[in-house]
Amino acid sequence: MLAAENLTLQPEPPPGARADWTIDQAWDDYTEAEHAVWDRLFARQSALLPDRASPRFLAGLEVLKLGRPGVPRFEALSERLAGLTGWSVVAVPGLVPDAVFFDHLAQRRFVAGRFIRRPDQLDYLQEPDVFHDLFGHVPLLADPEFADYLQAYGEGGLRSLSLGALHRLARLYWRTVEFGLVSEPEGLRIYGAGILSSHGEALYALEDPAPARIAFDLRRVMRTRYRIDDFQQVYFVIHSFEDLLRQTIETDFAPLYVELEGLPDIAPDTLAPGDRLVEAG
Ligand code: HBI
Ligand code: FE
Repeated sequence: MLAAENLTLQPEPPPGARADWTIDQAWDDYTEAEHAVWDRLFARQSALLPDRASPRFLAGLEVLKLGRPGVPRFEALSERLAGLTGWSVVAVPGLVPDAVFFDHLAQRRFVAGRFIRRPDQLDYLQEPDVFHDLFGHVPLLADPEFADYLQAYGEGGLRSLSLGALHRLARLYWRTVEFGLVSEPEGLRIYGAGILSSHGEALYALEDPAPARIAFDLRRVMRTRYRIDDFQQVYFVIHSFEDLLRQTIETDFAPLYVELEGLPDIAPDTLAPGDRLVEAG
């Protein structure tokens, strides 16, 4: 549970938002032009991702019927998720405070931006919009293992706040949920939402010779800074979702945070001793 004293340190929700920062999706207020932006982005990414995305992501995309025309209705999506993994999707105005974000995840609620990018921003924007949040994140919430991972992440996030180690968990989130790769029998596949929702980075992460792809290591990830304004220079490759879940649920993070405090950070774009490179393709 979220401690009340944490909440009082957080900024207030903006006017019109509830105490937990949620708002109505107000689906009827989307314009035809906004639905058309969703359709364009959806068509482009779904043509690109077979053979590039994790099979579990592709299965989720299918079972949740995200490819119906127009911005999906959060209510309908939540009903389908409820029957599969017990998750739901709630609308928020934009970025929400960390404690609020983690508290929603811990209760199996995924917060999604209501707004959609403008037609001139198809390739890049920094704030998470409804396309990034729904297309990138929600399909894997239909997967029981990943669904458990994200809830555990929310619970761990709340604990990290009380231990002064939010940055460690933020790094873990970034290198898995947002920019993770997974090694499948057929080759490397994408499961990170930041890559899945980006045309350019989906190609770059798998096929460009520039970035390093190294085996996931929890300590290494939590020591590594990240940048939010460019494609990643290093991607971490998990063996399987089972493995990621085991490593995160079986680890006692409190002593790990103490241990890591004595070690220097690793820059976003360098290799470190002990890194195991994973071959692309
Ligand atoms: N808010 N809407 C939204 N989406 C996020 O992904 C998000 C957030 N607030 C905080 C947050 N993420 C971070 O705490 C984590 O990425 C670590
Ligand atoms: Fe995201």
